[in-house]
Amino acid sequence: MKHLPTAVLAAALAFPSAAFAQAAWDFPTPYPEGNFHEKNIAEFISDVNDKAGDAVKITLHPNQSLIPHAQIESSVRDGIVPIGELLVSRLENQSPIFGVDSVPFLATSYDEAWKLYQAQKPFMEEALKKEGLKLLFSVPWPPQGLYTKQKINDISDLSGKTFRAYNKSTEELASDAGMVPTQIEASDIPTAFSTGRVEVMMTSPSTGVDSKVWDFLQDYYELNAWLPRNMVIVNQSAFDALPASAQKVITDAAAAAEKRGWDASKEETRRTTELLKKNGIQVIQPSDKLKAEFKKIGEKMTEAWKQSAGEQGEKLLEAYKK
Ligand code: PCA
Repeated sequence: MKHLPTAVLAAALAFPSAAFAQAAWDFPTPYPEGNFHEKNIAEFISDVNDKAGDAVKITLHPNQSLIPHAQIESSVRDGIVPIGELLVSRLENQSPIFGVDSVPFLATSYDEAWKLYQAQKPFMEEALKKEGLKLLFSVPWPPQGLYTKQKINDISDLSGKTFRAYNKSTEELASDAGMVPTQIEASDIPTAFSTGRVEVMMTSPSTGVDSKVWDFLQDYYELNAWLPRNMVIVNQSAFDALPASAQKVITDAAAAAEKRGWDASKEETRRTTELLKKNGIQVIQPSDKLKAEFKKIGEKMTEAWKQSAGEQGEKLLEAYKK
């Protein structure tokens, strides 16, 4: 140390532990800046940055600008970034526990989605803990409906069509309905439709508006089939390295963001359904036949999910139905 300039030496003595240096946290997310999830996260970040003093400063990187969606979880796990957002059900391949919010027609309203989340949460937290990850908060998308270019009376009208999928469940659903699924990120939807790669999708009115679907399709069927959620996760070691006061700022801000996010999601359902109509999309109630056919696929997928999730899945569903 004796060759170090005095100023550097003084700084080293004043900050003996790296834990108390300011942490600069990059926060990658998959969805566009104007989306309600990202606005909610931006508010979470300014809440933390305002209250955590010099302990931590978080910077938002939306819309896969820093890390692609498929790598956000592993990047947080490996400490490449300390915090990130992703669609919960993208981890379905690691454990079926993460996929329960995307089983069609299991939870179709906000009240049911909240109950399902409460039943799923302890299992999610346990699975995340094994990866060195901590759940901060989780917020649902508006209910999922069917977007098409032509009128659909029953499921046979979908047969052979190309389908944009965003997780394993949507892929299965499409195959069960006789369609041909391809995984496409939300940000790539407009290109995928306008170049003819896909012609049908199921997603929220929110992603419909983000994608300006009126540029390339006509109809939206309000199936209200499930409410998939996003989650914000943090690397446990990065979290533990912060002073206790900053940790509390983060968990308090997360609790507030979760509450705010659920309220915003409900409002987003109304707002974006109106915006679809205003921009010329026909918002249609599906025929009883179409609904019944999709419900039947949902029942089959619920059974398949139960099989794959075993004892944990049984316990989760028991807690949900209580
Ligand atoms: N939007 C995201 C996930 C669910 C949703 O409503 C998407 O379409 O990728």
